[in-house]
Formats: sequence, C-alpha cells, structure tokens
Amino acid sequence: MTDQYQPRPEDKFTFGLWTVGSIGRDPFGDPVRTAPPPHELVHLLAEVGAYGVNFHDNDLIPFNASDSQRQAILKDFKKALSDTGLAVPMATTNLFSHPVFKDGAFTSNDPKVRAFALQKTMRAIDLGAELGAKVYVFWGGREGTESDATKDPLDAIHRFREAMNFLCEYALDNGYDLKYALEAKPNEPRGDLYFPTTAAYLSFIETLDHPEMVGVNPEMAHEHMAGLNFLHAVAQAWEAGKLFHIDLNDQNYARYDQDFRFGMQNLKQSFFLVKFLEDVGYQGSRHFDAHAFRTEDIEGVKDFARGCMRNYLILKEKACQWNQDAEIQAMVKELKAVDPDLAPGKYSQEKAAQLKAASFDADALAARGLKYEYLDQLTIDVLLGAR
Ligand code: GLT
Ligand code: MN
Ligand code: MN
Repeated sequence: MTDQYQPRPEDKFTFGLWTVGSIGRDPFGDPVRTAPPPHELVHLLAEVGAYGVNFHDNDLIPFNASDSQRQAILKDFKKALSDTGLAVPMATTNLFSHPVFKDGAFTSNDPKVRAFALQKTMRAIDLGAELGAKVYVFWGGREGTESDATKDPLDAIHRFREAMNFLCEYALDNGYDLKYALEAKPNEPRGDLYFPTTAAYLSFIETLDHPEMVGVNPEMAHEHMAGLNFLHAVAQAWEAGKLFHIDLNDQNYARYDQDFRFGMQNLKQSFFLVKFLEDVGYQGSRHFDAHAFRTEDIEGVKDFARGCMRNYLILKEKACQWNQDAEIQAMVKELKAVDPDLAPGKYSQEKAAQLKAASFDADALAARGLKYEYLDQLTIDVLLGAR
C-alpha cells in the first residue's frame, strides 16, 4: 500500500485499549485471540501510527488488582507511553462488565450499587486525569431495562442526572481540566437503554447543573443501530458546541453492535462524515471504537487498525477533491443562493406583512427539476475514482 495515506500525529487518530485488545469473544463463541498486556498494545498502536490510546479503568487495571499489581501495570504503561510518545486523550469507566452492574450503575434500583458506581468512577477519573486525559466518556451500557415493570423511567433519568451533577462537582473540586462526553446507544447489552440517541443526550445535558462541562461522544454504529443518519446527529452536536469526542466505526443498519473497521461498510456515509469533520475544523480525537474480525490474529489486528486510519485519510482526500471540483461547487453554490427580499430572517411585523403579501407560483416552483440525481452521481464518481 502506498505511503500517501500514512497517519500523522496531527490526524489525532486514537484507539481504545479494548479495541486493539479485543479477544474476539461474542455471545456465542469463546475468545479467538489473547490480548497482549496494555504496555504492548501501546507499542502496537505506535507501530501502526496512532496518535493516542484511550482506556476503561479495567482495561488497564483489572477489577480485583492488588495495590502492587496496580503499581507494576502503571509503571509499564507509563514507560510505554514515554517510549512511544503516545498520548492518552480520553478515559472512561467500565460500568458494565461486572455482574454487580447487571441492573445498571448510576440508574440501578439498588442505592448501594449506585454508590459503588460513583466510587468506581471517581477513582477512574483520578486515573484518567493522572495520565493526562482531557475528555472523559460515559457509555451507560447497563443503564436500561428489559421490562418497564422493573424500573420507573423517571427514576432512571433523575438518578442519572444526580450522578452526572455529582461527578461534575467532583472534577471541579479537584481542579481537573476535564470535559465529559455522553455516549448513546439504543439497546445492547440491555433490552433497551435509556438515552438511546445522541439527540436524547443533547437535550438531557441542558438540564444539568454544569451543562458547559458536558457534551457528547456520538458513535456511528450506535446511531445506525437506531436506523438514523449519523452525520445529522454529529452536525446537531457540533452546532450545539457539544462534539467533545467521536467514536468512528462502521455498521450495517438494523443489526447488533458490529463495531466494524471504519469505512468498510457505508462508504458514502463515512465520506460525508469525514468531509463534515474536516470542513468544520473539528479538532478533537478521531477515535476508532471498533475491533478486528474474529478471524484475525494479532497481525490482522494491525491490518484492522491501519485500515481504519487509511480509510479516513482516503475519504479526506476524496472530500478535498469534492470541495475543489468546479462543476460540483457550482451546483453547491446555486443550492445555497438566497433571495434577500424573501428570506424569512429575523421576525418583524413588516417582514411578516411583506411575506404574507408576496405572491408565489407554487406550481412553477414545484415543477423545477433540482438536478439532485446528477449531483449525487458526481459524488459517486468522485468516491469510486471515476472522476
Ligand atoms: C464498549 C462500547 C463502546 C463504548 C466503550 C466506552 S465500551 O466497547 O461498545 O461503544 O464506547 O465505554
Ligand atoms: Mn459500538
Ligand atoms: Mn463507543
């Protein structure tokens, strides 16, 4: 493969320890690989050209680790970071693997479990801050239910808000330079998860005590599971100033959470997503939350990681081509044309009266062909290298 698409640090490509460390377990099958220890994964990521590594508390420090084990793991991990120059831009808490969270963490019906979830998260925040993380992700994998007989959805919302407010104060109190990013998913592993979409979180955030500290971490696969257009969710988050992080991967619609290599499935949607991030000047991590097929050994894991970054860079180049294509741009310019006399703009009584009095030939407006077929085909030509 040519060198033109080699990742550079300024691309801000990151992977979670759980992504390249995935052992390929699924609900029907046992692991197919063994995970190298965290410090080796750091070297693997450096070898393939990533900029940073993210982790859950327990990706790094096992749930029942002793103090001395913790110290030894941290020492190796920090050494690997300094040997490779990899950054830790994001950290998060595992609030879903241990059976204690079987009925949720922050939304559990059991107040002891809710308290334990807060304790675990505060400790994990300390760990993330110690390693330099500036974004802290919350994915509520168990914050849901199988039956609404078992939990009042209003209680769930109130409990989740209480936890987030508590944790915002905790970060402020400790002087951490940290922002929180909430990650939605419609279902899996629970029958239904609360806050199923990025849009649901965007409205919830405004009800918090410190909304300025909290944004979203939209994941492509999760919005696709809900049958939604990922770009539209990302655009809404961006426009609200809430795109603190992003989980890139790929996914067929209406399936389980497939977490495929970025760009392998929905090429056109991935293209418009990359184009959007580049056009608006998104400065955050491009985090790949995906994992290699179950068929792969450790070399295949590297192929997977390289592929995510390579596809992003190829699509970025295509976006540049689209933006510089004279014919496409002439059409885009026309689509954005405004009529200063008729644009609704800001309300005034005069404007309203003027608009009410204007005469429109709706049939003539409706009869125009918009040439969207042609514009879309030009896009396909760019994407498929036919232009
Ligand atoms: C888990 C999940 C992801 C989340 C991770 C962060 S863990 O792999 O499927 O979507 O981003 O908690
Ligand atoms: Mn996923
Ligand atoms: Mn994710």
